[in-house]
Amino acid sequence: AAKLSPEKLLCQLRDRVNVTMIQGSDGPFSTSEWQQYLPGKSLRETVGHLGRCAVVSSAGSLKSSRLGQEIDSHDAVLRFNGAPIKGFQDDVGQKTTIRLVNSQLVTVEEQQFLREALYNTGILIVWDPAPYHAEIHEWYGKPDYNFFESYKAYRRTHPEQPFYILNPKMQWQLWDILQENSVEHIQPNPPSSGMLGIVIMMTLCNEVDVYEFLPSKRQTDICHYYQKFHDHACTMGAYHPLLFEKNLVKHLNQGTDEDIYTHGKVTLPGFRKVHC
Ligand code: NCC
Repeated sequence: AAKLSPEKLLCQLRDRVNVTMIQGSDGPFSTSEWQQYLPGKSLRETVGHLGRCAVVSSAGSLKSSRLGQEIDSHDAVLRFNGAPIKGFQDDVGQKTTIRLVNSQLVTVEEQQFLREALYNTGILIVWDPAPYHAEIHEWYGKPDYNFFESYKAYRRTHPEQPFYILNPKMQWQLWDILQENSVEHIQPNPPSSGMLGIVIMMTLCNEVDVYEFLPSKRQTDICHYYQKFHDHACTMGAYHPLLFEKNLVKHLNQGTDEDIYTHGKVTLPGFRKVHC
C-alpha cells in the first residue's frame, strides 16, 4: 500500500469519514420511544464552532506531566471512558467538554456509570464496535455490548445532559483508511476510543492538540495515569489497531518532534482548515 502524503490523507479523512450521531430518523431509532431519549439538538448545535481543542489520552505517561494548565487553555477538551480529573488536575487539567465512552463501560460497569459524578460533566458520546460496514439495523440487532437500556436509564436520570450515540458507520470508514495506509494487514477490529475521539474533534475544531497518544519521554508500561496497572498492550494495542493509529497520527502531525518528546503533544488541523 502506498502511503499518501499528509495533505492527501487529511482529505481522505475529511471526505470519507462521516462523523454523525444517531438521530431519530435512523432506522430502528425512529420510534416514539427513542424520540424521547435521543437529544433534540445535534452535536454541532450543542458545541458550536470550536477553536483550539485538546484530546487527552488516558496513558500512564500523563502522570507527572504537569500539562494541566496547557490542556485547560484550550476552548474544548475531550476525555475518554472513566478517566478522572479529581486529584490529577496538575497533570490532565480539569475542563471536560466531551467524554467519549465505549459501550463496554456503559454496560459492564453500568452501576458506576450511572452513579459516578465524573460522567455528569460535559457532553457524553457512547460508541459500540459494529460488524464491518454493517447497516444500522444489523448493528442494532446485535451490538457488541447491548448498552441501549443503560443509555436510556442514564438519560432518565440526567435528561439535561447532552448524550449522543456515535453512528457506527464511522469506525469502519476510518478503519479502511488506516488499512489502506499501512503496509501490513490490520486485524479487522474497530479503532480505539482515542482515534475515534481525535477524528470527532477534527470535525468540530479549527485545531486539535492531542496529548500522550504518541508517548513522550515519560512513556511507561503503566496503562493509565489513574491506575497502578501495567500492560504494554495499552500503549501498543491488542484488540484495537493502536499501533497503526499512532503511525497515522504521527504522519499527520503538524507540530514538532520536540513537542512529542517533551509534551507527548501532536497538533492536527481541523477539517475546516483542510483544502483539498
Ligand atoms: O484504556 P482506554 O481505552 O480507556 O484509553 C482511552 C484511549 O487512550 C489511549 N491510550 C490509553 C492508554 C495508553 N497507555 N495509551 C493510549 O494511547 C487509547 O487511544 C485509548 O483508546 C478504549 O479505547 O475504549 C479503551 O477502553 C478500555 C476500557 O474498556 C475502558 O477504560 C473502560 O474501563 C479498554 N480496556 C479493557 O477493555 C481492559 C482498552 O482496551 C481500550
